[in-house]
Amino acid sequence: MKLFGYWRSSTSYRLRCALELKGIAYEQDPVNLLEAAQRGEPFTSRNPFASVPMLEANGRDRAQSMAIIEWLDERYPDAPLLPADVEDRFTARELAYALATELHAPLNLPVLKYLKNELGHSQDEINTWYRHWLAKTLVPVEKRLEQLDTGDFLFDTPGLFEAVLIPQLYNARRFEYDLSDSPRMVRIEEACLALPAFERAHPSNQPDAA
Ligand SMILES: N[C@@H](CCC(=O)N[C@@H](CS)C(=O)NCC(=O)O)C(=O)O
Repeated sequence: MKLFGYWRSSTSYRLRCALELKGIAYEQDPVNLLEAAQRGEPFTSRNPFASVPMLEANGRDRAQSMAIIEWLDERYPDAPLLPADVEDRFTARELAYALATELHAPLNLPVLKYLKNELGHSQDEINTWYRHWLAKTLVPVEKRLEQLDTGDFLFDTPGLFEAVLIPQLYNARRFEYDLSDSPRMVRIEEACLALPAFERAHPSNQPDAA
C-alpha cells in the first residue's frame, strides 16, 4: 500500500494512526500542500477530490479518509478499530464523525487561505476563528466522554475515535486552544501518545516533516 499524504495534515495523520493501529505496512509518497501539489497533475487525475490523504491499495486509488479507514477495517478485520458491540460502535462513530465532519470542515487549509488572502483577515483573527470552531465540537465531545466516564481510551483499546481525535488535538495545540477544561480528551491523548503506533504516526516522524 502507498499513502499519499502530508506530514501535518490531520486527515493524513488520522489515516496513519489507523494503519499503525491495525499493523498494516505502507510506503509513503508525500504530497506538498504548501506547493499545492494536491491540485496539480498527476495527482488530480488519480484523486478528483484534490486532497490528501489518498491510499493506493488493492488496485485502486482511494480518497476520503473516513471511507478509507472503514474500508481498511472491513477488508482487514484483525485488530479492529471499532468495538464488537453495536451500541459501542455507534458511540465510536458518533464521536469520530463529529470531529471528522463538523470540526474539520471549517478548518481546512483552503478555508484558512481564503480568510487571509481574499477577505484580508489577520493571523490573530484567523486563530480566533480556528479556536471558535474547535470549541463548537470539542466541548460537546468532552461532555459525551464525561457522560461515558471514559478512562485511558473510549473503550478498552484505541480505535477509530482515537485515530481521529489525536490529530485534532495536535492541531488544537498548534492554535493554542485551551484544553484545561477537557481532562477526558487530554487523558486519552496522553495514553495514545505513549503507544508506539501513535509515535510512528506522529507528524514529526514523517519523511516530509519540515
Ligand atoms: N473529507 C476529506 C478531507 C481531506 C482534506 O481536507 N485534506 C486536507 C488536508 S487535512 C487537504 O488536502 N487540504 C488541501 C486542499 O484541500 O487543497 C478526507 O477526510 O479525506
